[in-house]
Amino acid sequence: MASKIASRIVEAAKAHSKTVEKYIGYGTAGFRTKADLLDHVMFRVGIVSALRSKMVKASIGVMITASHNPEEDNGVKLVDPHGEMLEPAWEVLATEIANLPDEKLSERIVSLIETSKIDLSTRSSVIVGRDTRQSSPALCQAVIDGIKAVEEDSEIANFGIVSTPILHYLVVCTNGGGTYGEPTVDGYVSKLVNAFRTLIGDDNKRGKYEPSLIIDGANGVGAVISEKLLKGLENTLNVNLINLGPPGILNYDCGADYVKVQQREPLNVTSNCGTRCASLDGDADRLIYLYFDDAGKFHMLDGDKIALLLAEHFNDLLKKSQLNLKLGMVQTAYANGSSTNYATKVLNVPVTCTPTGVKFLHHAAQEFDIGVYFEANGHGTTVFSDNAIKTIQDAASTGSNAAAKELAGFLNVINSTVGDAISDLLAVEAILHSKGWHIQDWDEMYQDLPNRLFKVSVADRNLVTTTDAERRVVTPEGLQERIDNIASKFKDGRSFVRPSGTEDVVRVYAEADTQENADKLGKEVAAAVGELCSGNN
Ligand code: 16G
Ligand code: ZN
Repeated sequence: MASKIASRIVEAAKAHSKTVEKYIGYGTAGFRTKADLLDHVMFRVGIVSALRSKMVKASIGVMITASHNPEEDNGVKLVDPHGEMLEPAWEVLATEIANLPDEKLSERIVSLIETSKIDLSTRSSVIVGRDTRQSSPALCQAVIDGIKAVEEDSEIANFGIVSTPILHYLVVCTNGGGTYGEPTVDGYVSKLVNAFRTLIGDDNKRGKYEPSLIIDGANGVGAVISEKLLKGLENTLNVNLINLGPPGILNYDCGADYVKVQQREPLNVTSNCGTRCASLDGDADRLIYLYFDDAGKFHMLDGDKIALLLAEHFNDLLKKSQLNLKLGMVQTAYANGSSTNYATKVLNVPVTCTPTGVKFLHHAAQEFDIGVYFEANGHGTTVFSDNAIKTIQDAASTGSNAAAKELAGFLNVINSTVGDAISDLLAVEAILHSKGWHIQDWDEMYQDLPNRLFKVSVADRNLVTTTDAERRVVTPEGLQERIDNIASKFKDGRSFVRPSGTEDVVRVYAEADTQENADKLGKEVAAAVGELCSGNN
């Protein structure tokens, strides 16, 4: 049987031959590069996904997207059966297979089948989705060709245009036999709509909360999904959906990454817009809020602010409902120092710090009954342990425990499978409504310390290695000492550096009491990185 696969692969590979020299690796967010370099990678990812599905005897997800990157890029990532990121050993394998010359491909696949003892009689099942990029349909076809090369009769559920978090949801629902929800886009939409409507109840205004907002769809899939969802939320949320797609350019001067990095409003939002705005990224797994105050000053509420809003509210509800569940938060070194401070000192909620990348945060959050995890860039969600789900549902069903009922509503509105901008948005809106808050009340929970990000191009970014969740440098020797010395000159100074997982640069983060100091601190550290990574040391 393996030899049959080998000949089918040789045949099918002719249409997806590797004509590109560039080495392409499976990074933090899967394979990602210019779209026109990816045809052979997609075909091979199709092969890998079919084999992985046979091996784990479950459905595997494949998402074609380059998230917040520009339109000319694209990428792909695999989703394991419980909705988690692909197992690390298979990331290595996927990289190896993606970079083999054509003539070595079928031979390697046969040896993989043998060494991993993959049972070929198990039918492979792959769930495929893509974002709105022009290059995505053809790349999606290449994935499907790869899946079929392994097994003509593979079960392929091609959902077309979906957000990354919907793809994760579909994988979890399919493998869970529907206990998490119905494995369709309509199932996802109605789960969220019903949960949100239940949380808001009959009166969508409360205190200073007004149900009007702008959603910036980043000209991507978030706009498509929001449109579907908002039909079901008429009379509950009053949304002005902007940056809906072509002729608007994907992620161009809009979207969550643009707002976070540029620290400014997206295209088509003005300082007199009179309401809050929520920016999604190109595949709708990141969320950043912003607004202008009465004086016309811009304010941004990033992943840290969202995390603290969720953690504070859930903490409150746990106290009110008298449920004994352990709430915790997970952040990365990029989390603003003030947010960590607020969590640990004011809320008394434990905070775990992990390296950058969703898989680390998600995993660490599962250590708590209720684990709220967010990256400052707006990616995050809340995970609930089986014990938490049962405890909350039991208490909610007694009828008299209003706080437990509200928590049960959040169980359904939150997409726990992965960070989901649209589900997070509904959770934020439900909390602001519950508290009767204006966005300014939320913003004033704590004041962010001024901060700045820099990139340094060096000969080899992997010269920089780190420890302690990326907070301290191990190599090059002497760099950490330099960073310590520089940071100590600034009040509230904190800085760290790490090699990027998605770009060929070393990233520098700096935070201090004033913007000027944060900028200075970052510049000095960037100079030290440049010097010690110049290759002369
Ligand atoms: C990827 C990660 C994201 C992380 C970012 C960092 C996933 C699904 N995505 O987009 O969590 O923040 O990489 O990029 O893990 P960097 O290494 O270039 O700074
Ligand atoms: Zn994204």
